[in-house]
Amino acid sequence: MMILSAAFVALASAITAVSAHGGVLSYKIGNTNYNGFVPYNTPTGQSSIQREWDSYNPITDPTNAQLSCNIDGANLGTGQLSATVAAGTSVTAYWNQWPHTIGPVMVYMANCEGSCTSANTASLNWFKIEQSGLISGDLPTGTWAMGQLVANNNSWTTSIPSQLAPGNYFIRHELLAIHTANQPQFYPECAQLIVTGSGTATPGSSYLVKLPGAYSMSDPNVDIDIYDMQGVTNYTIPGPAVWTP
Ligand SMILES: *[C@@H]1O[C@H](CO)[C@@H](O)[C@H](O)[C@H]1NC(C)=O
Ligand SMILES: *[C@@H]1O[C@H](CO)[C@@H](O)[C@H](O)[C@H]1NC(C)=O
Ligand SMILES: [Cu+2]
Repeated sequence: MMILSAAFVALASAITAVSAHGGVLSYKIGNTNYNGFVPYNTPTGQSSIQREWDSYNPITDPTNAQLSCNIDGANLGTGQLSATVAAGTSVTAYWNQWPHTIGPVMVYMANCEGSCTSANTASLNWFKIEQSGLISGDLPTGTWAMGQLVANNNSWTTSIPSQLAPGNYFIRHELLAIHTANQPQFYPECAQLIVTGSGTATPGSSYLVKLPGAYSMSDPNVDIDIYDMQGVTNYTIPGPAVWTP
C-alpha cells in the first residue's frame, strides 16, 4: 500500500509538471486547421507542418543551441509538411492549457533560402513580425500579452505581412515567461510555410538575428526580477525591432 501510494504521488507530480508548461499544439492558417507535432511521442509516423519538439519544458538558457525551434527541432523527414499561405493571411497558434500569464509574446519568421525541411534553423536570419509585452498596468501585476493569450482560448493570431516577398519561410512563435525571478523561460515552436503573393518586401539587415544570438542573460529584460520592480510601467521586449514593411 505504501509503495502504491508513493507511485501515485510520483505520477500525480509528473502530470503537474507537464501541465505547468507547454507549447503550440495546432494552427489555423486562413480557414485551414493544421495539427502540430505531438510532443512526448516518437517522431516516427508523425506528419506536421511543425518541426519536432520533445517536451513542454522551457529552454532556460538564452544561448541554448536549440533555441530556434525548440528541442530538438528536427525535420520530420517524409512526414515534414509545409502550409501554403498567401501573404496577408492570418495565422492562429493554439497552445495547450497555458498556465503562465506574465511575459511577452513574439512571432518571428525566417526565409529558408531554399528548402525549409533541409534548413539549419540556427543559421537562418530571423525577423520579428509581431511582439506584445506589458499591455497595461505595472510590474509585477499588470496585464501582459501572455495573459491575453490565455484569455483568448490559449491562442495568438497574427498576420503574415501582406507585402512579404513570396518564398519558403518558417513562422516561429515564442513565449518568454518571466514569472520566476532571474530565470527566463523560452518556449519556441516553428512551422514551415510556403508564402505566395506578389509582394517584394524583405527585411533589412538591422532586423535580422540568429537564434540563438538575439538574447543573452546580460539583457536586464531577460535576467529580470519583476517582483523587485514594483510600479515600473514599461518593459522592453528583448530581441530585434519588429519589421513592418
Ligand atoms: C479554442 O482552441 C481550440 C484548440 O485548442 C480550437 O479547436 C477551438 O476551435 C478554439 N475555440 C474557438 C472559439 O476559437
Ligand atoms: C523602462 O524605460 C526606461 C527608459 O527608457 C529604461 O531605461 C528601462 O530599462 C525600461 N525598463 C524596462 C523594464 O524595460
Ligand atoms: Cu511552465
